[in-house]
Amino acid sequence: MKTTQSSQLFKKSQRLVPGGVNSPVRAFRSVGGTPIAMKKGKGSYLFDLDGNRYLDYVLSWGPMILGHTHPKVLQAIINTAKNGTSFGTPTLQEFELAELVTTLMPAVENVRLVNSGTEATMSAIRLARAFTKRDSIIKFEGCYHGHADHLLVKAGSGVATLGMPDSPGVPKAFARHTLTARYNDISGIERLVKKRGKDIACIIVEPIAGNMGVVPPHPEFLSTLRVLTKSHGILLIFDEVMTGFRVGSGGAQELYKVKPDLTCLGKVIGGGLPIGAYGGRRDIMQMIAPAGPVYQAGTLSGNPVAVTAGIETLKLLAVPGVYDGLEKKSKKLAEGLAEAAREAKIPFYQTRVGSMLGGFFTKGPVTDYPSAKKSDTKRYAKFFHGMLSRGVYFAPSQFEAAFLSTTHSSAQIHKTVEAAREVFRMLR
Ligand code: HOZ
Repeated sequence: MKTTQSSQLFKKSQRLVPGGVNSPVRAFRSVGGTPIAMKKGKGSYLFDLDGNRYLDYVLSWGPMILGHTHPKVLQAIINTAKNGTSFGTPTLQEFELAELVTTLMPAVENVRLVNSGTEATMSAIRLARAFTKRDSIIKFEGCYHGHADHLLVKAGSGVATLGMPDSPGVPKAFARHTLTARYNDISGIERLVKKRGKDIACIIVEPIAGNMGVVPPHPEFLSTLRVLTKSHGILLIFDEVMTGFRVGSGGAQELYKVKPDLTCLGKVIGGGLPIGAYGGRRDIMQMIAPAGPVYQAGTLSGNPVAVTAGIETLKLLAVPGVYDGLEKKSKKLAEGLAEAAREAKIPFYQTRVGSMLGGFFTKGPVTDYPSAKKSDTKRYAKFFHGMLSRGVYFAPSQFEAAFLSTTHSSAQIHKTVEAAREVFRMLR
């Protein structure tokens, strides 16, 4: 496969853009080689600058659940953009999206739109601190909640991918207020809350971890967090940037029947355009300015074009059978990959919730960050390149999720499994 144009572009970009990319994981650092520059997407396919076609399981890191350039989403974006792209005033669209979100996620009684998942988590934590009048927070090792200072502690995603220590530039005084616990470790979090509960404003968690690879919660983990937080006056924040409207119409909170105080959203809610949102209990959300004293603002927040893409996406996802279809296809892919690895006698631990998949090159089980890190990342790199050369694009990192869209067909999944069969054999 010739990727000359991507390579040339990457060489030039590195002179002007740090690392040649606008977000670290894209740089292929942990898998080696040169990032492929994409030119267009259609359905489940991406096309690069050299004209090569790839079956896409990255889906812009999650948002493109309806596939690329869905005709209805595209048309809605065009229609809205013709009337203007941003006014910095209230619009009809933002009310419509707020209605949709609060209906689909009943725990979200009030919602505020922002421009990214990072803004959502950062603002939700400020709010939790103001509401509880406490400074410290708890997050889980390997969970990633965007790149705000106090959240870059034992973080997943790019930080895990590049094997970085906690980021320089974060004052110790900020990081001191971030306590960490092990994902899925119920007695560990119980001990920590017992000891420090009075100082803790919130526990923030990815209800299905997706930034250390995909690690589903143990059945009791989320409900224990709910009970613990309630009894200690701590707010429970679900970071559903990845899982919201992805694992089901009501997100992970509906799936596991646990109601958080605050929810952070991003990715799917923007239908491929930049949006984030945070919301939750009305009494807490009413502390946000101008209703209350907690300041948070944004020039492009709730801009009609991104909001329209979100509305159209959520409407299309509400068509009966959509999530069932995603579930069936994702199951088929997960089972196919696991079987192909078994045949080749490659240790491979498959995880999946709905259309979010993880595959670790270890016997497993993978239940937390230390066990995720046992994965043979060199083997993952070989798997990644083997698949890429066969026209299948998985994330260029062991510690990111694979996603399916409604446009992935059974035939494409079959081809993916056949390609994986060849690649696993090569890895022996
Ligand atoms: N943080 C994103 C995935 N978890 C990666 C974003 C990107 O590199 O585009």
